[in-house]
Amino acid sequence: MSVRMTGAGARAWLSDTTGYRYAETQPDGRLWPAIPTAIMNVWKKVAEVSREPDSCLVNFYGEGTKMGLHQDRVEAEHLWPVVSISLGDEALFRVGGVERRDPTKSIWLRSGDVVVLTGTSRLAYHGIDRVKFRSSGLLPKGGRINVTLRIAS
Ligand code: MD6
Ligand code: FE
Repeated sequence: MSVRMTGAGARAWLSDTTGYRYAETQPDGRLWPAIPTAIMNVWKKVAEVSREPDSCLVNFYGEGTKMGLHQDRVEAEHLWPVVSISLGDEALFRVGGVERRDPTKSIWLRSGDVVVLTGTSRLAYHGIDRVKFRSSGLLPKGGRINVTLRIAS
């Protein structure tokens, strides 16, 4: 099973027949909604940079969903942090180094946890090995929402 996604902000990550890309409009032509103030406030508290994010991705993990080891490197510049907020069910987050073969560490992300990939960790490989379905009562039908904030361009 793969994640279901949506987004907010000036541009968001879209998957269509041309592949994956940042798009300034939704598939139906509308702009993405604004990034909610409460989410923006998390960035302001932890990102420690002068700019605000222009992209907010929202991933939903249902039962059995994983995300393979990847780098976040599609953004125009890699010096800006990526901030990620976990909501709902607990997830096993694996993070390694800038080479895929580098050793990794795993930590359980709980609802409300915030991960910042910045500095030497900005291009670290990372992924979600598994989600402990229904480990949190936040979402009535279970599952996990991950919100990531980026300066994409
Ligand atoms: C997730 N997170 O937590 C997947 N990317 O569901 C990411 O892919 C991620 O947590 C960049 C920075 C932090 C992250
Ligand atoms: Fe990522």
